[in-house]
Amino acid sequence: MKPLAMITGATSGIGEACARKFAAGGYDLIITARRQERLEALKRELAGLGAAVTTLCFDVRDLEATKAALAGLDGLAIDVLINNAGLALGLEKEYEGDFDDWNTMIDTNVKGLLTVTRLIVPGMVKRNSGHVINIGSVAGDAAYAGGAVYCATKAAVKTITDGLRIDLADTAVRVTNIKPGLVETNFSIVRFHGDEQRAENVYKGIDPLTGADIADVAFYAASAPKHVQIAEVLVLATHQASGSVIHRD
Ligand code: NDP
Ligand code: 8X3
Repeated sequence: MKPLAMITGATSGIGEACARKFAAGGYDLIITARRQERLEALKRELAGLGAAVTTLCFDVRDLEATKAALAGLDGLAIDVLINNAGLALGLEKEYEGDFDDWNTMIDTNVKGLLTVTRLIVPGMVKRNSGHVINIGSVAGDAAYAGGAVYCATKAAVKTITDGLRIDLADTAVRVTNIKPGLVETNFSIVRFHGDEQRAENVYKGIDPLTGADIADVAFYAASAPKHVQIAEVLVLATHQASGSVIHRD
């Protein structure tokens, strides 16, 4: 039987690239997000790679919807969970930030990730087998201008990941935090509420990472020998040195 990976936020960017990488690497998949038609399109594409794909359409901020969607997975042994669904909204100074933006980031990046983890990991513990890969960020290492709340959510992902690893140390379940720097996806378009020009400027003068670069790291972590736990990986573009130090041509 093929191994099974579940990827949240698979309709775009890093999650979509992970779906392609894991399907090509011999996994069957459960792909989730809020946009059903994109999930279905990806499912059709991945079928071409021989992957059996289940799509689940739900908002990770909605506890009851998430519970209901995942309840349908009864009996499916998930080998790898990639908690990827997430976003940044806005780049205002902390004292001028938008309350709705803050709530959406915290509810998605922190509470949504926790909800999915809480619902999937007990099955892994029961089987004494599995791997949770959380998509954190370099933003979780230190705050940058205008990024306080987003950075705080990714700092929370680091702490939540570390805590889970501690709580699973007596099991064979592995836990990884991947912390990307600048990755060119829909991330900045979402952050700037659809302002494509402003989003494009984020990646000007630097050769940014791609979703596929991060998928390679996730697949490497999942493919490591069972006694090897890739606990944390910081992945930066060559001309990025930290969340706020970026050299541009
Ligand atoms: P994208 O905007 O391209 O993809 C985000 C994905 O998350 C989409 O598939 C979206 O699907 C899903 N998503 C967002 N909100 C929800 C929700 N409430 N419920 C379910 N799914 C949701 O961005 P990226 O691929 O760049 O981002 C993926 C992750 O990587 C995020 O956690 C982000 O913080 C992190 N990251 C990104 C970096 C970057 O520079 N791009 C760097 C470091 C980390 P849909 O809209 O269909 O629900
Ligand atoms: C996304 C990377 O530096 O734009 O987490 O915050 S950054």
